[in-house]
Amino acid sequence: MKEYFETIPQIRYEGPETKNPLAFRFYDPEQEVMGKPMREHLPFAMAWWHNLGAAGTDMFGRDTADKSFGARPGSMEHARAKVDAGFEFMQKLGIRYFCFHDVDLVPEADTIGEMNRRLDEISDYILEKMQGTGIRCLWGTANLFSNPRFVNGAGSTNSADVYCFAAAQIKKALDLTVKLGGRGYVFWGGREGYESLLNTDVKFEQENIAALMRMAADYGRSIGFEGDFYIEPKPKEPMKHQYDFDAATAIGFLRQYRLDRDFKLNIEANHATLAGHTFQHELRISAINGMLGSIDANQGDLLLGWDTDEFPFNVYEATMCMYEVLKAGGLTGGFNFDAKTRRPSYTHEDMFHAYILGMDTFALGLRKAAELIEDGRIDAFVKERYESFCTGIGAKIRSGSATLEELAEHARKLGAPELPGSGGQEYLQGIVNSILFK
Ligand code: XLS
Ligand code: NI
Ligand code: NI
Repeated sequence: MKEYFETIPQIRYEGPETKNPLAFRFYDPEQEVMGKPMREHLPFAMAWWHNLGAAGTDMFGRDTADKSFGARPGSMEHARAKVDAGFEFMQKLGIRYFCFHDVDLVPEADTIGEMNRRLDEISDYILEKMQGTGIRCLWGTANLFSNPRFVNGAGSTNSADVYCFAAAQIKKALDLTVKLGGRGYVFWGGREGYESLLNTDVKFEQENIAALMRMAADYGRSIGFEGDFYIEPKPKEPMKHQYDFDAATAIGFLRQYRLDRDFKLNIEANHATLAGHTFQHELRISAINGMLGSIDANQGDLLLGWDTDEFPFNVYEATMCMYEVLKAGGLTGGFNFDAKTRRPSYTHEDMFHAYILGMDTFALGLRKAAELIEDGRIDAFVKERYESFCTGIGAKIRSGSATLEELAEHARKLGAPELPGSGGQEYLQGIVNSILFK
């Protein structure tokens, strides 16, 4: 069997002191954190599109990286070479999951029939490669945004024929996801939005999107898919305004159209910041609504206004992410590195450095989040902060048995209430720093 990354050894944990660039400093798969090995806390996934596909093309320049893997791009031979390279890559890093769009797997064909034939061929091959490796699909999805036919969206398109094309792709992508043992299925509404309200019937479009999701869920269940469907919120890019703006908006949509039993959210760090939120905010809003399903682990650049999809290196952010994940009791999905190396980092070795960085960042975040929780001071502070709701009139409010008149009477007797206790933000931030940097 041909080796694609000949200079790269099996990547192992060597600890924080190591100077070996091809080793983990913090990700020690078997080490237990809060009673569970790290590998179980952190089901990492490789994103087929960025890792095996994206070669550095941007608005101003061509590819810088060589992702041909010895085959002619656009051929089925290349599709197979990507599978081989991808499995070697995942095995060398100890990654157990991958995520894909239909068009990441094979060159796009002109007809649905030919496209599906290619997808059958490649998925048979992937299935073969999976045997004995423990590697499987985290989630699949259909690319309903690149082809020009999706210029006005897929579920939100004004063309019933294009809508059917989208349905055909979703149906096939669901078949593949089930075939490859996927834990989830994603809807990222790349072009499900609008450029101008002058030509857009928002309610009509949202009803159509919901109907497509409903049909997808029904079909998925009919073929034995037991995992979660996910919406991946993003406020903009490529469209000026996307309907799945953020977690709260997507949750409202799912409830409005009664999709919340089948769907959860896939939260991407970079999308959170594009929506003017923190990553932690989006995770918290999802978690408290029982909707935290999976994570696209990447990082944006606050100085740039688009989805830069960088590999996560910000340990503070990763810690707060893992804090939310631990508090929520873990994910049913996993951590997909929806991230690409920077254009000047174009070597094959850079691909490994990037994944090592991302995996180590989340491993360190996990360790630090566990320490924060075990330390207990933050929890104790929050508990005390709401203490006035534990007894007396506060407890009555919480139990739902108070009336507005009763509260008004309570207030009248008080005269003026004391200031609520201090928010203590700086004290708490100091605790976080002392645990992060000890
Ligand atoms: C783009 C999205 C996309 C989804 C899958 O911004 O993050 O990559 O994760 O379609
Ligand atoms: Ni994204
Ligand atoms: Ni994503």
